[in-house]
Amino acid sequence: MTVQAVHIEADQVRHDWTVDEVEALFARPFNDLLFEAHATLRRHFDPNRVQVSRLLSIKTGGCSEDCSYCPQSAHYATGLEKERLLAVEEVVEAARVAKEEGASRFCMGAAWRGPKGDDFGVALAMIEGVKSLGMQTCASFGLLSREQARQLKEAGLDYYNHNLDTSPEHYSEVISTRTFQDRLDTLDHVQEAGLHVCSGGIVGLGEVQRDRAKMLIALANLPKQPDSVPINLLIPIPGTPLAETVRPDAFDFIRTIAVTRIMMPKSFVRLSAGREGMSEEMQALCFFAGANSVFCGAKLLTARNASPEDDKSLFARLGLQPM
Ligand code: SAM
Ligand code: DTB
Ligand code: SF4
Repeated sequence: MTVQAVHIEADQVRHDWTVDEVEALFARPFNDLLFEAHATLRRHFDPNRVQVSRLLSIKTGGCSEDCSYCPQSAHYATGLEKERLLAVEEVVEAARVAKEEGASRFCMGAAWRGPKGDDFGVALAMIEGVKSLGMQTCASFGLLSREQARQLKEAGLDYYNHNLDTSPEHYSEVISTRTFQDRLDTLDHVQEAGLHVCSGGIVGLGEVQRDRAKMLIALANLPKQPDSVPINLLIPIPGTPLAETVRPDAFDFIRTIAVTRIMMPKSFVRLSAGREGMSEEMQALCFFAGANSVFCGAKLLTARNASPEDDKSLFARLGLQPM
């Protein structure tokens, strides 16, 4: 059977993707790839509806980890001020405003290797507070033990975000303070606790296309595919080791979205960090290629996002509606 026939036939979710197959997808003519990705999107989703999440950094900067893309790592001089953990009331108020502005999910991120001590108790109270507003809750707190995942579930958490970021092979070029296997273990704990998994990666870390293929294989071949797959375009941060990395070609980024859609047909694919630097036309192609989720709001965790005014105009002109 040809690669094409494998996909067009039926859309069962596959967990046996091979590198050759995925590289063949990347190598297809752009129009063929986008056509198939878009058809896949339409089989599972309303192509004109986009899931909208709002991010908030509940604990900013001073992180012990050395992720070489990150403005919040204490290893690099990025000029970011380290801040205290926010108070529960501040977070719940921010979520209330986000809901009013149209977000259905509120994602709390923390510059931690993983949660510990009293801070974890405060974070659990934040989740309870946001959940009581009737919003979906998401957290991105780093590595989790089995028990921590269970406690998050009990507090009312819906989604846990933990990215694989890149391929197993490229990983050690990017981060040395925790391993690819640590990340897989956290995803396992999250899944076992009955939380929805949000896991994706970053394009633009100096990886080659084969790394992108391998990262997507690591995600798609998980025992259960992530419910949500954020594809971030590196926001180059002055002071980090990746500040001067060459920006990937726009078409390569769009191809990555399309391949993600084909490999994970039933997952939400989120056009995540990096939208601020993208043209409207590039974003429109990403939506056509299968992205159906975004972060809204002027800020991501610490970096700028596409402005709410620009998003409103883009959604209106493309006939997209938030879900
Ligand atoms: N500290 C936790 C962790 O790393 O698991 C959670 C927060 S961390 C900032 C969440 C994710 O943000 C990272 O895994 C990475 O994928 C993304 N990220 C961080 N800095 C970025 C940048 N400059 N450009 C694009 N994505 C970035
Ligand atoms: C994800 O994949 N992207 C978000 C979220 N998960 C936590 C974070 C993007 C961070 C961009 C850099 C910043 O704002 O500091
Ligand atoms: Fe810390 Fe997360 Fe940034 Fe890595 S990505 S330095 S763990 S905040």
